[in-house]
Amino acid sequence: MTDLSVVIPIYNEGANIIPLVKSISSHLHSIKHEIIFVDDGSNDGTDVIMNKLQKNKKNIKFINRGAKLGLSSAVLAGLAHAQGRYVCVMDGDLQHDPKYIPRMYSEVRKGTGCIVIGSRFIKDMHNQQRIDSRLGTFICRHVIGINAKDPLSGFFMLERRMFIELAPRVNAVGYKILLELLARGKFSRIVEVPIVFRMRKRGSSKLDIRTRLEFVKQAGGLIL
Ligand SMILES: Nc1nc2c(ncn2[C@@H]2O[C@H](COP(=O)(O)OP(=O)(O)O)[C@@H](O)[C@H]2O)c(=O)[nH]1
Ligand SMILES: [Mg+2]
Repeated sequence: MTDLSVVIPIYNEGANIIPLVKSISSHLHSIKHEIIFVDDGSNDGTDVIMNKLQKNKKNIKFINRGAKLGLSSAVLAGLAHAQGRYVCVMDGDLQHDPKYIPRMYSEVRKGTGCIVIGSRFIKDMHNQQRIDSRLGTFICRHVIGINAKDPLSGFFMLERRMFIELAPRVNAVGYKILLELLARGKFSRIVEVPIVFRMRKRGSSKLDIRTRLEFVKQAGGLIL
């Protein structure tokens, strides 16, 4: 039985995949885990890297959807292939450090109905906030009424059973799936583990004007 499924949406993250897998493996050596990469037709040789990697590591799954269908739906596609009791979602660009996963895992196991967030905005963490991210977080907290400091984080963990239950009600078009889960789910505990959100060293951000507009639409849908 797999304890934890780590679902990682990727798009042109070829240079980040091997260091990320190495880091996850070293930090999760005592947790029975699988890693599920969900690619949207990257054109940077990601498929070649993944095929090689899968030959050596049996706990890696690779789903290639062939076309850029978006981040939230990529996460849901990964969830559909997950077998772990718990699911962790994280970015594939090394901005989320796998060293936080064991702490998140120990929190999520403390009781049922819990969601754990790798949170950038806990006091004293000194993460720089982009202005759009600051504004988005403000809207989530004060307009939609979400009771979490970082509802737009892409790093979180919950029971797979709960995630599957919520999945049909989640807006798969959006960029920020955690916000949907927090808005629609009834969690008995929301735990925020402070993280340092690292700078991206390789590859580039995919957050463009279209995804920003999608967020406005998504947030609007949650207010109404
Ligand atoms: N499969 C898939 N992954 C995506 C898509 N857009 C972004 N990603 C991945 O989602 C993660 C976060 O995206 P990123 O562009 O770094 O967002 P930022 O950190 O907010 O700038 C990275 O691993 C990206 O490669 C997409 O449309 N499909
Ligand atoms: Mg990033």
